[in-house]
Amino acid sequence: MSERTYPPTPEFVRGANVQGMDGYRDLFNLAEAQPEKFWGDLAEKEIFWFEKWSHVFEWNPPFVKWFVGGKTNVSYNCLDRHLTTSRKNKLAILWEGEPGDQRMITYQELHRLVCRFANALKGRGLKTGDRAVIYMPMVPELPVALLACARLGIIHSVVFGGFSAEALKARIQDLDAQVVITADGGWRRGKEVRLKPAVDEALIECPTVKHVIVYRRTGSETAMQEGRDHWWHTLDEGVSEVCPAEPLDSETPLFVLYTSGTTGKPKGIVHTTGGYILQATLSMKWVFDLHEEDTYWCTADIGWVTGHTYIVYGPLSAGATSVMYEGAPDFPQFDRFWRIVDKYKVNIFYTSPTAIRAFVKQGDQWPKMHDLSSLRLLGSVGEPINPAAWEWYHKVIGGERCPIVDTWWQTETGSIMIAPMPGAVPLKPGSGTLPMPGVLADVVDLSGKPVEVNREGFLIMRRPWPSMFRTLWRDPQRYEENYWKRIPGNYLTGDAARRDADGYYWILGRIDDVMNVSGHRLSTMELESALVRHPAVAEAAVVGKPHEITGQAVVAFVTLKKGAWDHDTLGEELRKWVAHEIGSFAKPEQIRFSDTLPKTRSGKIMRRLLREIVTTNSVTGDVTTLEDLGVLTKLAAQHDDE
Ligand code: 7RM
Repeated sequence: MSERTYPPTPEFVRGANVQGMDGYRDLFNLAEAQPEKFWGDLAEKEIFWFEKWSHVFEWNPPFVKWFVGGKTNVSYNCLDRHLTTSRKNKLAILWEGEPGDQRMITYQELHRLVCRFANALKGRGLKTGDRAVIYMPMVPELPVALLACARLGIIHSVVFGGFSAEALKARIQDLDAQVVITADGGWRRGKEVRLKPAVDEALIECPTVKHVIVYRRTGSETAMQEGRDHWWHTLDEGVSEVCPAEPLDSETPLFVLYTSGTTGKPKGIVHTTGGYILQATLSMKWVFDLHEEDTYWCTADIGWVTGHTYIVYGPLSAGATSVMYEGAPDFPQFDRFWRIVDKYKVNIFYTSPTAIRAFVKQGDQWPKMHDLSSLRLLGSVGEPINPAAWEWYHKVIGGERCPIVDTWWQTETGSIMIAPMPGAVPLKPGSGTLPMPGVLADVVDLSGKPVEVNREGFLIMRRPWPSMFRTLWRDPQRYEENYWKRIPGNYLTGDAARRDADGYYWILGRIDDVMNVSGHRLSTMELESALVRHPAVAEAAVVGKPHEITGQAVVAFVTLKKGAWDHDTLGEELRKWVAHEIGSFAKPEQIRFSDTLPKTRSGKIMRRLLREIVTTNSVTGDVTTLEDLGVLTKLAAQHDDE
């Protein structure tokens, strides 16, 4: 733990949306004492409602409703309401493609694009409650697709472009989606990443999909299936620019986003309308200290929750100007991000510890090539940031002038839960600091009792909050069991944490079999199920190994069925197999072949021991429940041969 603290500078405090610890405490205390008043007043002030709600929330643990009976529309809040203000010709999106092409889109223009596309969706017969799966590169039409769905109450589910056809198929099937919105491809490191062929492959077994809409990005040859597939530009031609936003009930599902859990099957996290847009909007002002004149950039992909809340919904609802970038940080060379910061004079920059560690490794010469003096606030998300990377970010990128907001949250929480308000809370490198107003976090033992200062425990939330997920798609039982049963009535985050003497939260990592590779959530079970689907594999056990850049790397222990297998070629084949089954970002770094896996007498694989082997190459932990001790020496010895 780093001992140094960084209080906000007087200049920063003076201009901040929330000023000083008193400013933070007043909000926090009011939210704690009078949640209905606190959230009710904010919802009225920050959000447009077609019809006001009858009560602020209804909590029937573990199910909650926010702004009950209220009618609103997320797309209206992100677009229409700005058009009668000085924001109408303000830039909403400053987009840069990887090849260097640019588009500058004002709020008015974005509204036009969204209305036209929403009318195109209507023209295909799509309506409130239908499901659209979106599989696109980082082009402006991706936010346009989300906002058009939101406008009509069509539930969208974005599948990250790095997922394979198999993973895409599973999501389309789980949702019984009616439409897939995609593109011919996108650009990544100078190469085309094809998307439409993966859609075609997935759709062989997806009878519910009646329409595929294809945006032309790369212009490469694309097969179109008559009657099913439509080019975006053809549907868009001559369509009306008038499409009123539907007044939707506050609890209308907005999107489903799949995320890894402890089993092999990803969970469909369901977010709804009113509560989600309220907290997305507020966190822009509280955590990113957004001001009217700021240029803001979140480097995430819209395929992950960070992109949903902090590229699309939060910034647009708050009326921000956002930079959006299509490609890789190292293309054509490692200064691309800093070139963009310099070119558009970015003020607020939000990225991941993985990216920061990669930049540290490449050296200071890349950021030094550019003027980064426009930056005034930096952010981090996805995994714990190690103090050394924090210090580098602060010094080399932030010029020792910019606060860093380390933001802890999850797909399930919808918006930032634990993070400093930068004009109020002194920073400690490596800590997310304090919970947001209205977030009643705690660190507890198995009986739900708070643990002592600096002791490790389970991170939980004691109260519902507006942007929390409402359920798992078509699986309320798993929702209840997974998150609410262990410590009854409280939300179990799945993270371990400790709280220091100042009440600051330090996140220690997952308590379940969920890994975090480059800030992407992956489950051991999901990877293991993928591996055993391969004809050569009898059994697989997957663990995370600490990795200098990505936080964790995937190591797979594999036992084979009888046969003459060539380990060298099979190892590579299995890595490719995982890329095929899940996506290339999930490829194991290592495949280790073994005759047996360490198991308990009841047959459970002891991943804890495998984790120790890959980390320290020895086992010192408790092995009394292990069936066959010889397994361990074999596994460790095998590594020495490598
Ligand atoms: C936003 C996002 C959630 C998991 C979460 C943590 C880890 C995220 C931080 C963090 C330490 C942070 N959603 N995590 N942010 N750990 N400090 N600032 O990442 O659903 O994909 O992942 O990520 O373990 O439970 S997510």
